[in-house]
Amino acid sequence: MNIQSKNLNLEALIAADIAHHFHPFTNHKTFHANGGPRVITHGEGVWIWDAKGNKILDGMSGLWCVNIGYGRKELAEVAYKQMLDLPYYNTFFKTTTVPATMLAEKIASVLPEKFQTIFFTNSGSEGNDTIVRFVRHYWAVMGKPYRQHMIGRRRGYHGSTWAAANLGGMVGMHEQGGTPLPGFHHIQQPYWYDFGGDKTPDEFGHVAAAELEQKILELGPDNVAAFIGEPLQGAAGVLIPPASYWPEIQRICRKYGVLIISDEVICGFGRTGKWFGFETFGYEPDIVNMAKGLSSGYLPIGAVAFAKDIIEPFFDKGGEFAHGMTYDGHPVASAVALKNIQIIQDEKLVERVAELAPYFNRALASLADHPIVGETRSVGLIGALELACIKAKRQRFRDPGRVGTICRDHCFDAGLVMRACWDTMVVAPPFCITRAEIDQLVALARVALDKTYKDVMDELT
Ligand code: PXG
Repeated sequence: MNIQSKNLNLEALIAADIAHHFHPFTNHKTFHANGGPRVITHGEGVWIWDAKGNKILDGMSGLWCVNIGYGRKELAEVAYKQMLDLPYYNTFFKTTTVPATMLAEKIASVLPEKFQTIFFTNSGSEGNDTIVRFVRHYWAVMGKPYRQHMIGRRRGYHGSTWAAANLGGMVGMHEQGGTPLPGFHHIQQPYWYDFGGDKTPDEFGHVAAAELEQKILELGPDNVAAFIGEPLQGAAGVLIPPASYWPEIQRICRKYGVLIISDEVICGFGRTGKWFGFETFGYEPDIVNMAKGLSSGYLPIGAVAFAKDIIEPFFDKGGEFAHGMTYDGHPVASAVALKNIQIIQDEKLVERVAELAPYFNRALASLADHPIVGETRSVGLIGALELACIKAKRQRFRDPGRVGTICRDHCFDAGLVMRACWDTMVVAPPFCITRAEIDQLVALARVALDKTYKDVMDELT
């Protein structure tokens, strides 16, 4: 919304925000003391503008979601038309709407053949809450009600609702409100840069996966319901697992009959250069959680896909699944998501990500010579830069997150959005980014890194 056209005064808007708006994952004391929010007003392609007229390259696709880029009028038109036709109807009591059913069919068509059944949600968090309720009931229906334990990874992110926060391995979240509950467990994340030591990445992949087997044996194989993982851990800092990791996780899960849940909220719909992250990393999940890229963030919608061999006995013996949200399969959000997937297909955007991937990887790698960059890595159009104090030893700066925050602020000031996950800088630009814009992204990142270096150079030894 354009501030001028609404006759709004920026200072008044910021004052109203400070007075009334409780922001997610925000320390309001420091946020308010530092002047409140930056107001973003519009976007086009990979670019966003703030209310002061600054043009910023959005290296994060909003929050890992605006995959087809900003300003796609077709999505606005579809939403407008659907709102006029039917703004809402539910999918609960033996009814559906045209867009909801067509979207379920479309999602099934881009997934491997064994996924034919789709449950709609409104966010990635709701998808994971849906999955926890489903999986526990599934095992009860299958006559194994003791299979209740769920295993995730440390620093895994699966959302912010109650079950999702339990599945996730974010200590900062667990410190508030009493998660994880009994029954939720977290193993080592496959993060070679921090934990790999002298091992090769592939050796380390086996070591990290072996923790799953240990945990399953500790809990008793008959008590474990499922393992959940992001193909690569996004919010943890784009932790790209070694090639050995996922095949080994799959082998272990199959050995003990543990379900595999692939949380594709970030990776799904092309981010890694294939439709889904499990295709890039070589495993076959039983349940797939999707959100973000499903609608490219134009409207909130999520979906969970279930493999035939678990959904068929569940439908056969499970009776009614006592679960659902008012807006499941919302017709306007569904129509927008359907159009979004159609655009991804028509414009071959998944293929485009795969084509751009080596260029993007080399561009990020060109920053590896920087005095505070310890490693660069990427897959598809998602990547990370590790900020290091002693590069050769992969040694971090003191107080995790401090230098990352400095760097992120310099990025914003330079005209680039990068997200800091502690001291890992991450990027996931829209799929429409051009090679020239990738060059611009890297040039802006270098400006920010140079400024960060000046701020912390005394700490380098
Ligand atoms: N799973 C994964 C893998 C995610 O990345 C969720 C579930 C939850 O989705 P919703 O739609 O409920 O937010 C996510 C969300 C960050 C950040 O700062 C990442 C997410 C959300 C908010 C912030 O990196 N990922």
